[in-house]
Amino acid sequence: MRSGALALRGVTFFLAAARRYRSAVGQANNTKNKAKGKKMSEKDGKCMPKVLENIKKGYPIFQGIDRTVFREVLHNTFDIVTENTLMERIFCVWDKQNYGLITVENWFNGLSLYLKGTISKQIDYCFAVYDLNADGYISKEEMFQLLSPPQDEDPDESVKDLVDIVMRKFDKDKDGKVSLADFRETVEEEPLLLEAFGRCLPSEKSKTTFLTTLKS
Ligand SMILES: [Ca+2]
Ligand SMILES: [Ca+2]
Repeated sequence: MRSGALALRGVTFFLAAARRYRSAVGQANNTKNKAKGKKMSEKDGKCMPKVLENIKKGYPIFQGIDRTVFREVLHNTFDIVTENTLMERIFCVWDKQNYGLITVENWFNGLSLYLKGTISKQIDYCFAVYDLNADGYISKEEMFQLLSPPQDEDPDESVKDLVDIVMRKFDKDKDGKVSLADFRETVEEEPLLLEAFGRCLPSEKSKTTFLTTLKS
């Protein structure tokens, strides 16, 4: 199949996901309006301020995939099962313009990285996901958060030891934090460390299955 046809099937998949989102929003609003017997007020809309904010800015927000559907797609299609902090970061990295929704353009960029991204692009992506506050470094605190088991607010000694070991491994210039250059150098030496701080790329098996589905 030519890449144009493949891209078209990719759009179909995207639109199906976006439709599920629109119909979910529609149903929620209908239920709410019926219950109150009046039009949706400004106050009702406060349950989704980001969406409202984007409507006001005139963004084409309804052509998109929201967090819930995105998580579902990542789980079901790409075998990415991860905890909330990491899932939220993955969403933010895909949602470059911070619309609060994955637009068709975001979808293509993300999909192209997932299915045929170079190692260099994958390094940029994983680093962006792990840099939780997007300040350009993975700090020791961020490592604690990424490497601690969920709900463990006070990392025990074993996590602290692990963070020390991992920091020594990645921090090439010894300034106490991991820059993109540190991260790149380490992963180029040992590619298995690409997802050292959590799953954020699809499994090989899921990539093959997804491509087969698109082509069928
Ligand atoms: Ca950071
Ligand atoms: Ca460093």
